[in-house]
This record gives sequence, structure tokens and C-alpha cells, in this order.
Amino acid sequence: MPTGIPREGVLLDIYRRAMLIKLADDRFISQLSGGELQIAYYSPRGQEIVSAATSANLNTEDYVVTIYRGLHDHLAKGVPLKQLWAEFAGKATGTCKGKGGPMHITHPESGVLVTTGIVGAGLPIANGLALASKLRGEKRVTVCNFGDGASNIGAFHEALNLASVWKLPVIFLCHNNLYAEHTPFQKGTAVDSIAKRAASYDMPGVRVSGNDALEMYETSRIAIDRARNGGGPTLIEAMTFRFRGHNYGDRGEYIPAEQYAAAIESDPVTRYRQWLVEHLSGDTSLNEIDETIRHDIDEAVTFMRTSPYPTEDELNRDVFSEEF
Ligand SMILES: Cc1ncc(C[n+]2csc(CCOP(=O)(O)OP(=O)(O)O)c2C)c(N)n1
Ligand SMILES: [Mg+2]
Repeated sequence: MPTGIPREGVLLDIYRRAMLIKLADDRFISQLSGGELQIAYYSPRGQEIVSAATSANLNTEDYVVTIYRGLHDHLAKGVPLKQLWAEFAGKATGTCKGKGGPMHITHPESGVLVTTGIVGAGLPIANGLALASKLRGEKRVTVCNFGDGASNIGAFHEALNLASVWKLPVIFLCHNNLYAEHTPFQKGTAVDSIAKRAASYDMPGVRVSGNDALEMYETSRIAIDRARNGGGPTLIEAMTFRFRGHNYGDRGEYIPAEQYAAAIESDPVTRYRQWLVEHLSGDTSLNEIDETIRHDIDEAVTFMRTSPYPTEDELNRDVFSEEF
């Protein structure tokens, strides 16, 4: 193993998370195309490494905020597969008792607070979580995930400014997948790199390949350590690509064929697996890891199928606060 590379346990940890995301996504796609699930689905396929490598640096109590395209962030952070699957299907056993659905996965026990469908809305929420940790004197950090399109929303700029002023323990992690719905990155963004925007808010801004596990792990490690030790926020722009268009049903005709082919050709999960095969000591079977994940997914699907829908008396529960 060359020096400067994380130890084997960490490498496998990243692999496990990335493969779980890929295989879970494959299964969701087959359930959608087979008609078993009828939900709005925003696949993170192609962006697995961003979340898998970052989460390998996080503790359970650290917070993650994410968006509708959030399956990779949920699974990497440890949302239990069964509860996640049930929530996607609107079942009472889901993370939000079936009342949130795929766009609102929230699971405080694994630090996922919250998932939002409002572009840019997660950034001020992440600041709130980070401010709470800071005021309580906790060592928690908050990772805020969002897309390239979200960096053109006012809330992005307001949140980065305040996070810098208050030196909040937050990492702004932009998954730059080169498209916002059907608009290419360069058609809707004035700068050629979102990381450059960090300069306006006097914080470090780093552009990194989000498809390279080692680069992503190291860059997020530095930003997370910095936030945890009182150094304040960092903006990371992780370059990546989404393989399945904006949402399920989008055939991606607006994506140039060569760009799409090149992205698929360098599938980050396949590439990372290949790298591991060449560099691991040989004691660990990646096939065994894959098989365990497939088994866990089968169990989660069965759990979803056999779970009930919420009853009518759940309708107003957990919706209004009792205190006000
Ligand atoms: C405030 C707001 N404006 C517009 C939309 C519609 N919308 C949903 S997803 C999306 C694209 C966002 O792109 P990006 O931030 O790059 O994230 P990606 O989907 O690529 O992961 C838009 C405009 C929305 N949900 N919220
Ligand atoms: Mg995007």
C-alpha cells in the first residue's frame, strides 16, 4: 500500500458505503420501472463517492443536511436501510412514519437532519444546526450537501456569509454534477468554479474530484477537522456527474452524447472497486461485501412490503407543536 493512503479499514468502509448506494439505487430503479413504487425519485447514481468518502470522516452524532437527491447522503451517513425503504414507500415504519416520503428523509439518530426539496433551503438550516452545536460547546460538525444550481440561490450567499462571520462548524459540500434540472452548469453560473465563491466570504474554497475516493476523503477530512477544531466553515466543490438524468423518467436528451459516454465510462464506483482489487492486501473479498449488501437490500424490500400504511389518526400527529 503506497504511503499517504488511508488504512485498509477506511478504504473498505468507503467501498461498503459506495456500493450500498449503487445497489440500493439499482433496486429502486427496478421497483420504479416495474411499477411497485410510484414516487418522485432523483437518483444519486454517479455521485456515490462524494458522500461515501466524506461520511467516512464523520461520527454518528455529526449532522448532515441534504436535498431531494439525497439517497447517497442518507445511506452513507447510516440511515437504517429498512426504515429508509419504508419511508420511500410511505409506510408507517419509515423514518418519518411514512409522512415525509423520499424528499423529506429525516433520521436524528443517524444525524440526518434534514432533507429538503426547496433548492438552497438546506444551507441556513445547516447554519442553525452548527450554531446550536457551537452554543452548546459540542464537538459536532454539520455537513451541508447541495447542488451546483443551489449555489445561485440567495440563501447560499447569506448562509456562507453568516457561517464565516460566526465561524460555524459547518462544511458546505456542493455536488457539482454539471446540471441543474436541464440547464448546464456554465449556462446558469457566472463563475467557472463554485469554489471561487468562498473568497467572497473569507473561507477556504476547494474544488476536488468527487469521483476520486482518496481525494474526496482527504479534502473532506481537512475541512471536517478544521470545523471541529473551531476553524470555521469550508466550501468544497466536488466535481461529479449524475447518470440517470434529473429525475426518474428524464431521458437526458439535453446531455451531449460524448459527455454522457465519458462519465459512464469512468463510473466512480467501478473505478474505485478496480483500484481496491489492485491495492488491497487480498484478505478481504469485495464479492462478499457485495453479497451482504444485496441480502440487506432484500430484507429492506421485504420489510417495506410487509409494513402497513399509516392510519388516519397519524395525519395530524407530529405536524403541529404542542408547545405554542
Ligand atoms: C427554490 C426552488 N426553486 C426551484 C426549484 C425547482 N428545482 C428542483 S431541482 C432544481 C435543480 C437544482 O439543481 P442542483 O442544485 O444543481 O441540484 P441537482 O438536482 O443537480 O442535484 C430546481 C431548479 C425548487 N425545488 N426550489
Ligand atoms: Mg446539479
